[in-house]
Amino acid sequence: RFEGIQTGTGTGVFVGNVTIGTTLSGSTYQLKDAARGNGYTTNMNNGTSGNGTLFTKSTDTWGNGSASNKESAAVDAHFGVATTWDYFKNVHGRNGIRNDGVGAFSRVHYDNNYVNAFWDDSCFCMTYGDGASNTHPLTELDVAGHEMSHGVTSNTANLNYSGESGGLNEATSDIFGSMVEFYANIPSDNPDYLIGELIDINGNGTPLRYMDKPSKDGASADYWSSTVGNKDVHYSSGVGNHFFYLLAEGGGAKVINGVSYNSPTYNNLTVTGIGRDKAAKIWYRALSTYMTSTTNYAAARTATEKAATDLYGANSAEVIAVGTAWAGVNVGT
Ligand code: ASN
Ligand code: ZN
Ligand code: CA
Repeated sequence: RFEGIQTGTGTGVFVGNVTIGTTLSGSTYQLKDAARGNGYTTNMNNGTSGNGTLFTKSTDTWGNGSASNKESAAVDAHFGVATTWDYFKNVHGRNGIRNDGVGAFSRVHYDNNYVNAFWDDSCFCMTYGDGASNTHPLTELDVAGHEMSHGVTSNTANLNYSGESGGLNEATSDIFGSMVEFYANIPSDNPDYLIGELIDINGNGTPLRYMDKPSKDGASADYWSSTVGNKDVHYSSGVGNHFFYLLAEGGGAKVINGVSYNSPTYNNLTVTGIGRDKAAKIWYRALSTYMTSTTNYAAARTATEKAATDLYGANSAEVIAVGTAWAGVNVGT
């Protein structure tokens, strides 16, 4: 064996058995992904300050799938960052969050009974709590993709985190978090348009959010209205999430990978999907080329129509589908 880039094996709480990128330093393996910008994962050990301790060990086999093993959530987080890195690189040609080849790091086991995960621009890092009773870590793949995508948004459109632009910021993270889940396509985390369906954040088995019909969470908006920007950004995001679902999959009842959806449309408009790959290309180009910090839903429609025009041509079926999907969530007609 040689120092430097290694491929280890891990068993996460949610990802199951996976290979992960590690580093060998002397005779010690580190949870540091030398092949992806040296993104690494640290143990906060239930503390809240500092950047934690890098996970290291004498063998390159990590975690056992149980949340009580401190390495298991670390495997999830580490795999989530690697998969999000691969997704942005291979699908969108983006080399890391800042497009500079530098990996972000993840802090797991933050605080006690902490039921959240977050991205922080100032540390260029993600942080995960262990959830209720410290036994339900928030380290699911779509959550990792969601948090890391906040970093991508900060380094592109930089959508202000309030009002309609804040809803678009949150929707961007739900959209790419879900696309990362589809990209990984692993058996233990069936890809879907639900956010956080494995972490049991509500304690009753329901997901955190639903992209096909956002109001199923009891608070998110299905359609644009003039007051939608007054909602919490995690609820005004519903308009953007619902648009994306409709653009990708179309309205009405549908079963995708064994999951049933029933997506309503404004005024019962008929919306036909163009597929998630094209929809994601359009959203990424809009985010990275046309959206700005103050983009609202009306401007997001213009941005995505321009992006679709660049990618698929003026008056293409894709451009028309973008307009129809926005009309389906009451953004323009
Ligand atoms: N998990 C939340 C998010 O990514 C944390 C927050 O509200 N800032 O949006
Ligand atoms: Zn978020
Ligand atoms: Ca999901």
